[in-house]
Amino acid sequence: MATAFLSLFVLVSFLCFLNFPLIDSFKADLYVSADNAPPIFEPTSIIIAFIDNLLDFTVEAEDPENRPHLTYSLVGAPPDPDLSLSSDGQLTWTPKQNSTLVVNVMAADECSASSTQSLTVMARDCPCQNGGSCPPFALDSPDNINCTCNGTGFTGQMCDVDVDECLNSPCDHGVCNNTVGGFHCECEQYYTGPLCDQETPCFSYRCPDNGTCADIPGAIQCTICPEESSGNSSLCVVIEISLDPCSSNPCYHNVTCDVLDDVYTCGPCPAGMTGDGVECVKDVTELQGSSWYQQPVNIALLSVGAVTVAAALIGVAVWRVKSHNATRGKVGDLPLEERRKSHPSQDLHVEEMSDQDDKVD
Ligand SMILES: [Ca+2]
Ligand SMILES: [Ca+2]
Repeated sequence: MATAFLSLFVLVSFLCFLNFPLIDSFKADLYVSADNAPPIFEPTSIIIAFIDNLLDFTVEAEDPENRPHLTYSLVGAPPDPDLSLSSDGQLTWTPKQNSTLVVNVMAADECSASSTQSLTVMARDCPCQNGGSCPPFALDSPDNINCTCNGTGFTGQMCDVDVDECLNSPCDHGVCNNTVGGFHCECEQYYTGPLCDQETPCFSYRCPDNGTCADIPGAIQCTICPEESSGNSSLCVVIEISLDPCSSNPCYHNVTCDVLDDVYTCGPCPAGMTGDGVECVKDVTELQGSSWYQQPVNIALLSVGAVTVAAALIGVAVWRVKSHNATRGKVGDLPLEERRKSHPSQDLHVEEMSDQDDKVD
């Protein structure tokens, strides 16, 4: 009796392993009799999905017999047209409004032993603040999450705490002021840019007669005061010097800059790039492969050539083997005694040739 049961168990395991559709019901019948238990779902609390965010939740069950290939499916029609469940248990949904769904999920092992579980999925607003983003799901409560705050200027569980960027001293030549959601650099004289890391034209320009330099848009202003002016600004002379429009290097790296009617124009982009000369990007056709061996037509021709050469080499090899065998047939078909009689002087030579051929083979 024990042997019969063992044999049945082995047979059923083999059939289940095959997972052949035509014998599914047969497998189920057999395995029920062999005590196959259905999968057991992991306990799951309420699943929170966030409105306009993709819910991505993995439904998990375990089989008491540790069968590794469990299949998941929805029982009946999906409760929302946008909700779906893959056969490996990925539950996805992008809710559009506050709502609560009950999702009936079935898990089955290879032998069709199955169980079902009702999951409650609630759609709620994403509680993350200041542009932070929500995770693919939360459990129990919408607040039971850590928001992703990258690039928002905020931190904390809900991205509700301002980051003090000044702690990292971001201003190269200036004083940092922390603001809510950002920071501001007050630059030293003759430095500019968000991080005060760029020199203004006055940084390197020396006004005549020790005049003081001031940066103004498109030009610099020199205020030259005679030594005896002693603070009397009416004696000072202010001159304005237009800047070379190309002095700020407005064109792409290594692209020529020309001035026409006080306006700069950039030359063509470097070879292999396209753009207006200010911005240049890699040419798409270059990226797709402009070399002759990368073109589809040439690839096809190369492939045909390679096949032809390979076929020719195989043909030569077959011809050599055949001609070699024919030679061996002529000499080796004679019995040894006959060969000794008919060619006593060549006997030894023939044997040596034959041996050498064998070695070559
Ligand atoms: Ca099972
Ligand atoms: Ca800040």
